[in-house]
Amino acid sequence: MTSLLVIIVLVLLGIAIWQLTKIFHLTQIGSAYAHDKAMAQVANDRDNNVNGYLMFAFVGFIYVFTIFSLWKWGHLVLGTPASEHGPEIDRLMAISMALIFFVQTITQFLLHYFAFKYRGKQGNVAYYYADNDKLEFIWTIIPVIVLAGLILYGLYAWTNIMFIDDKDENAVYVEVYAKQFSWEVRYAGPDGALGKANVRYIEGVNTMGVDMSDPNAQDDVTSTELHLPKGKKVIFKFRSQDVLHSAYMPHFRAQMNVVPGMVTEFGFTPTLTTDEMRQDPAIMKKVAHINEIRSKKSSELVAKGETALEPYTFDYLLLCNKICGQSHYNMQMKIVVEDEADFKKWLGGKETLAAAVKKSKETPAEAPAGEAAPAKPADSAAVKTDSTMVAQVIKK
Ligand SMILES: [Cu+2]
Repeated sequence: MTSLLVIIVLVLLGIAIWQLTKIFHLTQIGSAYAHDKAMAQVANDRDNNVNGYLMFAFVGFIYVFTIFSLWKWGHLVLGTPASEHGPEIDRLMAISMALIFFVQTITQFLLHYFAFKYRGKQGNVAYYYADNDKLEFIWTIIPVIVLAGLILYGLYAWTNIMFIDDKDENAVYVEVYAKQFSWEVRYAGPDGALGKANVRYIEGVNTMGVDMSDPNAQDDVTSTELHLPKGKKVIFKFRSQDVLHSAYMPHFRAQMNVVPGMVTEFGFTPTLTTDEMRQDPAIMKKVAHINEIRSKKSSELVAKGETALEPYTFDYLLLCNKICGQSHYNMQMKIVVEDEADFKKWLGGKETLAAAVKKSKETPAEAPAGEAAPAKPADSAAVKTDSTMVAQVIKK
């Protein structure tokens, strides 16, 4: 990779030097030798014709390549949305893309056609044309109206999607915690309120730094797999332990930056369970294709005496979408969407964080007595930015 970059840099450097010497020759027009040389470089009618037709060829290439791309890679788009607001985002995207496609097809054609029509001719002098108010008005007002409509529609969709009712008692509250290079989640438990947390409380099994003295934290449940109930509003609170991450759930058309020192939020309602999504024709096709590649690879591996690859099954994923360090590419977590009853059963079967912390403290090897209580933050001013815990710390 590095050698390829070095070669590219050397080639570009060569082109730059070549261009510089050409400019130098053109500036030496005074001498007879340089004059002849410079005149040979001035385009004649044949050159102008070639360039004019090349313009046509280029616009043709753009059209053909666009159609080819749609045919070849069109299936790589996100597919069926699995959240309530998903179709709204897809519609906005489709309208924007259709408009861009329509405008670019016409403007690219006009641009290249005029470059051909008004190509240079020897002895031709450019026609001086000052301005045309009517034309300028038309090509200003049309984009203004179209863009204003698009922006207003976008803002309307955005405020609808981003509206979060923090008092919603029917919603499931989940904290998504990012760190280099993994995710953890915390459920609010039956009280529907997440306990406060701060990086200074991280200790042993309390890997998310939950303040165990907060009454709201007593029923909180942590997990390394994100389970969501179908048809229920889920409100996410995002926190980061170290650097900037971005929680990306492409199937649900959801993405939110995860910023150290603050809590960001997003909410959506899943509409398709994992099992239902596995029955989606596009997903089934994709999975079949992946398994075809895998089985080929497996037979190669078996021939070499190695173990075969397991067949792939579809799962929703939470991915990190901010380059956050060396293993960023592998920072992901499985998402399981299930019916509410199954979700409740799963959550109910999990041990609360409070119980896990208590258990770990009873084992003397892990946490010697006296060191169990998390240290009080020395500088509470520095903690103020972390809104999940401020009140609790300052009160102490
Ligand atoms: Cu990350």
